[in-house]
Amino acid sequence: MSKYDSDDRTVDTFAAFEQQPLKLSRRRFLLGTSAMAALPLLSGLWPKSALAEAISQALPQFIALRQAQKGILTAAHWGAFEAIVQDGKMVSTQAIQDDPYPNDLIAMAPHQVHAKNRIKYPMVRKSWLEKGPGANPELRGNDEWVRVSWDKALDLVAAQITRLQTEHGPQSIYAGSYGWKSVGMLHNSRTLLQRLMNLSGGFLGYAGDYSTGAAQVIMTHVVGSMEVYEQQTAWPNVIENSQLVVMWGCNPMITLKNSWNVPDHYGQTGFEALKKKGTRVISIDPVHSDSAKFLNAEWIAPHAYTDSAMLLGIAHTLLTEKLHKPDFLKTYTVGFDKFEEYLLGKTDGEEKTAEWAAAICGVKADDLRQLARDMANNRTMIMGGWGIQRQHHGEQPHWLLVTVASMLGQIGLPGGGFGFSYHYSSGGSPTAKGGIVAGISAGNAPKNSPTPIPVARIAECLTSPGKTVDFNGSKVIYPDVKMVYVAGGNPFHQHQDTNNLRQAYQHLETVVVNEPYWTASAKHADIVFPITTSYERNDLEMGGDYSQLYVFPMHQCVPPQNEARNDFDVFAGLAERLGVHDAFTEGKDEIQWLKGMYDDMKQQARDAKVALPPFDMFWSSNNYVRFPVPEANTQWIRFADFRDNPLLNPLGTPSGKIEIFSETIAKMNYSDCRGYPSWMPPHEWNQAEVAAKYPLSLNTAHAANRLHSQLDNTPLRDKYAVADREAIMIHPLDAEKRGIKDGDLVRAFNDRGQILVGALVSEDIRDGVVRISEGAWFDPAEPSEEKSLCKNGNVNCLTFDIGSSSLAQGNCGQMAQLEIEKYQGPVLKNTAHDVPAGA
Ligand SMILES: Nc1nc2c(c(=O)[nH]1)N[C@H]1C(S)=C(S)[C@@H](COP(=O)(O)OP(=O)(O)OC[C@H]3O[C@@H](n4cnc5c(=O)[nH]c(N)nc54)[C@H](O)[C@@H]3O)O[C@H]1N2
Ligand SMILES: Nc1nc2c(c(=O)[nH]1)N[C@H]1C(S)=C(S)[C@@H](COP(=O)(O)OP(=O)(O)OC[C@H]3O[C@@H](n4cnc5c(=O)[nH]c(N)nc54)[C@H](O)[C@@H]3O)O[C@H]1N2
Ligand SMILES: [Mo]
Repeated sequence: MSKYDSDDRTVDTFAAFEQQPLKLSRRRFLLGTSAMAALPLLSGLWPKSALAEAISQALPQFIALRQAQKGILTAAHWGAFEAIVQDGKMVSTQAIQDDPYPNDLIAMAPHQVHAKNRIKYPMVRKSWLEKGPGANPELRGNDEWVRVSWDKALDLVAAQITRLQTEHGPQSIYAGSYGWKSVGMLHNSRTLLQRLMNLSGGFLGYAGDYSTGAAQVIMTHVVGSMEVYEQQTAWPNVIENSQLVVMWGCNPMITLKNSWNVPDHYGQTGFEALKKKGTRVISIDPVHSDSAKFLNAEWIAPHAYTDSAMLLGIAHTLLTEKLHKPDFLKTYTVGFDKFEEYLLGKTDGEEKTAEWAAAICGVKADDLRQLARDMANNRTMIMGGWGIQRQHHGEQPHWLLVTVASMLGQIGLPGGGFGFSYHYSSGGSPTAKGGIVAGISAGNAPKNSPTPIPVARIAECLTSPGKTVDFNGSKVIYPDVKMVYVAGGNPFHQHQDTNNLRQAYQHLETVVVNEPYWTASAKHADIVFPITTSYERNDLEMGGDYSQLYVFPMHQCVPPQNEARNDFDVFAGLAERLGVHDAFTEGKDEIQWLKGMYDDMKQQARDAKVALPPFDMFWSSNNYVRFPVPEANTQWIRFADFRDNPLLNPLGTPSGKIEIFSETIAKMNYSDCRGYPSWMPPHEWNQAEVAAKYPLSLNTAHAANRLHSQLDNTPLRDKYAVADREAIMIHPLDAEKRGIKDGDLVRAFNDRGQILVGALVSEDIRDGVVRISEGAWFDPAEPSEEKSLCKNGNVNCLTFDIGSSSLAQGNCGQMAQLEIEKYQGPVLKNTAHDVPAGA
């Protein structure tokens, strides 16, 4: 773990150079919305002056990071890398030397830039262009496309924004635009969209996210913070102290590949160290995950969606075998007594014994009891993933994980307790000391801006204007939305029940999409703007979400392709037409924005006594910054301060303690989320009525070789596609019953939709459960028909679109009942990655 150890940088190392910054040609900084020749970055990447020599001696870590430079340094959700460019084309990539777990997704960057299905020009749907807003909405996804000039396209969109703001107000424009876009603190498409909309009258936005919709709301009530996005007990501390690691619905070796910022990939080194040490790991997952295999973990496979019952069986065992810690519960929690009554059946007449739990989750009662004993008798770290909360009543599993951890009494101790972000963006990677790059801001929302809707309720909002719904103790009234603007997200991938969303879109007059590619969301728009990839512009991004370890320059590698423009320039163009251009750009060009962000970050670093090179030198060096990690941070323990002194360091809950019973929630009086954590059968599962017709339970995990829908249009697909479709993992028993063989083309279906998938028959999944990863692009065989067969295997054609509960209104993307059969129909060509007619 010495790799990121602290060093002795002094704040004045660079003082001498501040006075004489390198003079760089401004040309190098020019961003091109106009076609630009390939930048002369390859030659003379590093200024070989005496000054640079001096710097290399003064701050070895800055330059030593990068000795062998081959290409142009840039970065993505999959890591920082050098892009090799020849004759204006990106041809290959190389991960930075510093990356402890380089990600094979990086190799896809050239394919992203030069993809066949890039949107080349601004395009407008024919009916909309000819007849105006709202024309033939049923033709979306099936109309012709007409190429228009940039000026024309910008005029059309600006006119709609103006008209709607005047006639219907800001609530008529949904510009929340949820999505994973690309990294980069300046070219942040979603923030830029919101910046424009805030300047021009406001917009309807959203609350929450698709990742942790249920957990982030319940955790705020239970431990006083969202918890899912908090720094975790540092890895060196876990490796040293944890005797048992329980991965609960957690597949870190896959989900750590990509991060919200540029990943530091430190988490994988943590898991690797656990493996080397031989720490006992148990994986609780209907699927024998890659992580479980990598770690030689014991695999316990509950039936899908039954984790709450399983956890109650464990809690009951802890209580009745007196393995729980009453002192901890008394000092650090409130409401255990009420939970105890429920556990013992005093509330509802049903004792939540291990046998009771076993009948629901399908894990033997003896195994549940043994698990409870093992957790109590060892220093145990429970690592909870998020798939278990992307479900109906998804608030309960995380609440119960915290409850069980409280009963074990190890929260705040070295290597003990729970952590809900070890699988995400390298939670537990020790926090460095330096500065943070703050991105461009969305600005202030004007007064009277509409109340945001829960993000995953968008389709219902479109179809039910005026409807009132519960949301975390308040009421939200859906406004009448006329226009949706998407920049950096893919609703036709992210949202549940795609066919329903497609119907809901028919209520819209206008759909605008900024996209590099012809995704299903772009195909279902009225106006599309072709957008650059992040490799076609200059930017800055932090590396390591929790560690804040790096600052990466993202140098432009190639000129904008075809007529693509940066989101920034598209919104600046709209801002001009809406009379807010100067406020939008603040009179700064790309490089001036980046310099400003860098300088602010540098000042913070200086305050923390960490010296950094001046911007010009940083930028021209083709190098990145790696901040020192203070030794103390490598042993940081989550909740240690609370444990040390709960009065001085209370949690942000009403009681200041962990709330096993929440008075606040109880008072909301929701039938689908009580004041204490409990088992409530989900809307659909293997014991619900629907299972008679649709016996299989769906698992829709995040794909190893994709980021959601991103990179589905690259050759990586050859690694995972079966019969040229998204794969479906089926247990041999389930396959045999239906005469399905490995490699067969399969139709998966329920009342909401049907998709074509390729069979992967494997004992790595519990029988009764099938896995289809999220992210395959939607490709209806007959776009004019409702619920047409998706030829590529978009799993959200099968999921249902209801809120997790009245409390959080999170999405339920990780569940659905379905049936499968060997596909016998006509041969259907997969056209998910084709460009539409006329484009
Ligand atoms: N059934 C089911 N559904 C799920 C999930 C699940 O587990 N199961 N997971 C959910 C989760 S956790 C999430 S976070 C969501 C993810 O949903 P999204 O964030 O919508 O998924 P992405 O595929 O990352 O979509 C990002 C889009 O932005 C585009 N893009 C990239 N860079 C830029 C740029 O610079 N500018 C512009 N304008 N566009 C750009 C990409 O091409 C892509 O189309 O999906 C959710 N949906
Ligand atoms: N490679 C890659 N990495 C990613 C992403 C990506 O798309 N690709 N997306 C990123 C994003 S936005 C997010 S939000 C995170 C997602 O992080 P998570 O939500 O944790 O990831 P998932 O793959 O949805 O689910 C994790 C595990 O939960 C299991 N699981 C599902 N249902 C159940 C259940 O009912 N019970 C139990 N016990 N286990 C269950 C799945 O089988 C899977 O192994 O990953 C991030 N990292
Ligand atoms: Mo997510």
